[in-house]
Amino acid sequence: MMKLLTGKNALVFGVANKRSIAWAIAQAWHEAGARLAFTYQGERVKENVEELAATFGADTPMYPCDVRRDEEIARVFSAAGNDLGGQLDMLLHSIAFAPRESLEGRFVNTSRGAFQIACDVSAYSLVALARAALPLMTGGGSIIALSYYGAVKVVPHYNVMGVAKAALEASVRYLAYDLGQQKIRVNAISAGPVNTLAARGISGFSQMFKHYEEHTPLKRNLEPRELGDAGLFLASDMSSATTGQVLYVDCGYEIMGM
Ligand code: NAD
Ligand code: 0WE
Repeated sequence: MMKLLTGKNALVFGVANKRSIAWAIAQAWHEAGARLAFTYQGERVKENVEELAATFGADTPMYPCDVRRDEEIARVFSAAGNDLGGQLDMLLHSIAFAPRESLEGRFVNTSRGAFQIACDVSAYSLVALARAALPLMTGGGSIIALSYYGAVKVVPHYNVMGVAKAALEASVRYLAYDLGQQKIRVNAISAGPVNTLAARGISGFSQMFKHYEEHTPLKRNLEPRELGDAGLFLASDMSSATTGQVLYVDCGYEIMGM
């Protein structure tokens, strides 16, 4: 039987360890028959990613990439072009960062520098990666970013990350319009809280988990596997008429008014 992503090539940004949302989606893509390549942020996570990527085969391509650096982005796509036979079908953007102090204090105290870093790493990078991917997405493609409800409503302490996610979601829409002519679809998955490295640093995270369990229609939190399934839907031809959307994978939290 033909799998959903047989013959498709993917480049995954944002695996830091086995709990990363990017890893959950990468596994779903791998199981669906895709060929994967990974980037990692720096030496700190290199070993983790090497170990995880090797479970898909010792020859799984891996490239270092700090998305704040244009020359690193250029290098990744030139290497990926060679390693993947010149064709890219899927791009996963699962990256966010804001300086810690900006997620702790009052939003009004956000510094110019923290605002710039949050928007550069968490939102502009999607535009930069999409542009670099274009020459390789010759047969159309699917670009997917990870967002969070703090883009749309106030979540205390999410602060400047909420502003950056609002910019990310708007960028998804503008890219979807712009790249539609090349049959490239661009969507976001807005995930409910998941216990990852990026979340564990946040004070009050376990209370937030409990809050979701009590208040979502499904009365539970999500499994990383469920983000993999949503990522598979958006990557595959099952979603061929869907672009520019934000798909909530949050056990229904977003529909609630109280
Ligand atoms: P994670 O820490 O596993 O992943 C975040 C990734 O961002 C890491 O791999 C890190 O290396 C990368 N990154 C940060 N700065 C970078 C830079 N300058 N260059 C390259 N990479 C950089 O955490 P996660 O929860 O899997 O986060 C992935 C995405 O999911 C983020 O966009 C996050 O906002 C989003 N998200 C997370 C949750 C949650 O509750 N965990 C909920 C909704 C959305
Ligand atoms: O997007 C995120 C978190 C992203 C993130 C996490 C960190 C922690 C370490 C960005 N930058 C940093 N900087 C660090 O120094 N999420 C969706 C998870 C998250 O973070 C929150 C949340 C949720 C949910 C922060 C406050 C309130 C809720």
